[in-house]
Amino acid sequence: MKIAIVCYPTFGGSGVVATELGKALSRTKGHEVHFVTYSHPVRLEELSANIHFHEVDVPQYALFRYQPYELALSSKLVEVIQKYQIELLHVHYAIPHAYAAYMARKMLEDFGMSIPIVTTLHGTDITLVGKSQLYKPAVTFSINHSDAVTAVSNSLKEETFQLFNLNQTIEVIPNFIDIKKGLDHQIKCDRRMIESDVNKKIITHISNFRPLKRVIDVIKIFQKVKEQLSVKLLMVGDGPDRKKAYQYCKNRNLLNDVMFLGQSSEIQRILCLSDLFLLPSESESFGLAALEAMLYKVPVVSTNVGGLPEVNQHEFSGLTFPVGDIDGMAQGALAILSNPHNHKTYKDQAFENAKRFDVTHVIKAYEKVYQNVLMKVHQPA
Ligand code: GMT
Repeated sequence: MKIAIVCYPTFGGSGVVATELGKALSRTKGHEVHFVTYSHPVRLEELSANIHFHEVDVPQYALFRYQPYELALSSKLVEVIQKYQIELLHVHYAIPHAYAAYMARKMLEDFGMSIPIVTTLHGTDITLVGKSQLYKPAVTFSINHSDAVTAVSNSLKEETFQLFNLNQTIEVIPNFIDIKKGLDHQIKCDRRMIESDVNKKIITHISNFRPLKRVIDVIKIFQKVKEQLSVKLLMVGDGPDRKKAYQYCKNRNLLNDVMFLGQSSEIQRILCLSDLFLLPSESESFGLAALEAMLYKVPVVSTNVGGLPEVNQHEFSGLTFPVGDIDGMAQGALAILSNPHNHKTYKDQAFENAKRFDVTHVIKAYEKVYQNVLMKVHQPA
């Protein structure tokens, strides 16, 4: 199958999922995958005969206060779909991708082509940005006019139906990991790179440091754990609240034990040496970072909002608490970390839980969706 994938190329979860999906579709199933976005996706290290990248260029033009990315994207899609005879368009994150996909499909109709659109909803495209009245009519329209819609969790599916007036079905296909990566003993997992004291426990947080990630809660939880246990905190990623978090640590003399690592392409090497993962978000449709932690046997202490309980099984892969329950999350972290037997059990269970989300199941589910829409679009009227 020839598939075009539209996504954000940055470190965000939706871009990671889209890129890993495209790679797996091409590597394991021989599909030809074309990524169409504004820069090279961060996780797309392998270009091969079956994987292509097409850059959407939006030149600055003085007349425009806002550069029209959707227009450039839909025009690029028309060009790529015609040139490479693409059979299906899979867009990740509704805004503005599903809208640009619809425009591309309409333009292609003039050339006698029908291109089916699969839209995958990821989270804030619905729960934060999408529900705003500024975008709601366009998001509703693009979801209703997609040929198939998927959501990454049951919670996101339910929320989408609550927030939008839809005449559409939504299939849940969860995010995924490649379980083989967790079994790869070749990863250079050097704890001393981060900490020379072997008894010090390493707690990790990875996110885009947006307000909804509550990064100050991460530090407060860490402070409480540190009162009773020797611990270090790794803050990985970048975003609007990073400076605030750094300043918070600096003002409290915490910087000896809190490391800000910025955006990293070495997530594997960071997670494999971590003892616990913290994700105290106030909203999370899935929590891909938590699932990636479990792949490397890292138990997760998180909130219980949105899709997180579907990913982090309470008292199995980790523990879940209400948003803002800093004391509860600190006590939970201590309960896991201070007892070696407990810690080992949680580590093993975290990995066991990750197996449910192996890429092999997910690829099959997406292929089924693709086959269904192709049949639907090409069947005689
Ligand atoms: O909102 C973000 O944090 C970014 C967004 C994205 O586009 O990367 O993340 C959303 O999609 C991820 C991949 O499906 C999910 O794992 C995240 O839970 C989701 N974020 C939120 O719902 C806040």
